Amino acid sequence: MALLLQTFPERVAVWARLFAGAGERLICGAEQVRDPAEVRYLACWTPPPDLSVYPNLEVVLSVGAGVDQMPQMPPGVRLCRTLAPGVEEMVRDWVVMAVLMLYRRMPIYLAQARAGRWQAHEVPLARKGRVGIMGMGRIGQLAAQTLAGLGFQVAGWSRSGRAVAGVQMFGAAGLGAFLERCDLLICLLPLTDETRGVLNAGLFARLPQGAHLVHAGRGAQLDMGALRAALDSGRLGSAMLDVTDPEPLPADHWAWADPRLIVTPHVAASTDSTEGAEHALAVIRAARAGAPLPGLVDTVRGY
Ligand code: NDP
Ligand code: OXD
Repeated sequence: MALLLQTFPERVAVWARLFAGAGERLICGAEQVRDPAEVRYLACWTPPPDLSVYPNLEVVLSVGAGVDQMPQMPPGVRLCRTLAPGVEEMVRDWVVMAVLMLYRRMPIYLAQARAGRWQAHEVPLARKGRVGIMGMGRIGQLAAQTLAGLGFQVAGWSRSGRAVAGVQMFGAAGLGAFLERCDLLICLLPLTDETRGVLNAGLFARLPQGAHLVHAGRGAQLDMGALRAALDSGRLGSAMLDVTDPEPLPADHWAWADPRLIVTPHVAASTDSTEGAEHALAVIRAARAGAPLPGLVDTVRGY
């Protein structure tokens, strides 16, 4: 039984070496499949349209943390997201960079620099900054820890509102109270039916005037028209986005040229090939042993 990997050549080379070392069979690309019955595991970003060609398929693995790009799994096929500490650390780093850039007025200073203007603005203290993180999973918790270490007052919002050490937590029903205390709002939610469009005009209206938005979840969570209106009204002071809808963002989109916005092209993280392969091997071993699969997605919840 084999894992079929569909990804770019550099990642294939790393997985091939690690799978050979572990004595596991890896098929690199659908065109290399000689007997479809051999494919028990499939690792990819998006799978081929017809999974029924692999009659013994048991597990599909997303090579990223998100699974919103995946179709509904056929009956009996389980879905896992990658568990790679590097992804969490990379997104944490991007989020901390974005928080510091917005809190320390970099959009303003970058615009001034382009105009050759030397002008100081008030310098805010981190410990006076109230940060709020929507989505307190693996990435949210790591970002919270680091931002708290820098002195920010950190709150978190999640479906369950589960306690997180050092963080003021709010559950689903506490959204209003959470937003009221967010000078900087960070979105690290998975994209699901419930979170699609969550960053909208109604939500922005509940933030303190002049709050800042940091978004590294998924583009479809953000209403870009509402963002523009919130920036125009001063409800939002600035924003930094790593994810947009669509991706790539068209070259003539207003967001590229808006000095209050910084857009990066979905580069907060990229799964390290070694960590991704090690996770896939752990999934195979767990499946074979009948143990819980690491990174198993609850397909009803959607993450
Ligand atoms: P996790 O599954 O570990 O955490 C998800 C968090 O979101 C949980 O705290 C969960 O609540 C919360 N949540 C989910 N749905 C809701 C809801 N409807 N209302 C409130 N809270 C909700 O995910 P990760 O931290 O690993 O990743 C989060 C997302 O980050 C990914 O799905 C992906 O979209 C994005 N990402 C972006 C990257 C980039 O490069 N820009 C890279 C990697 C990930 P609870 O704790 O109660 O379950
Ligand atoms: C991911 C991503 O989900 O890169 O891993 O966005």
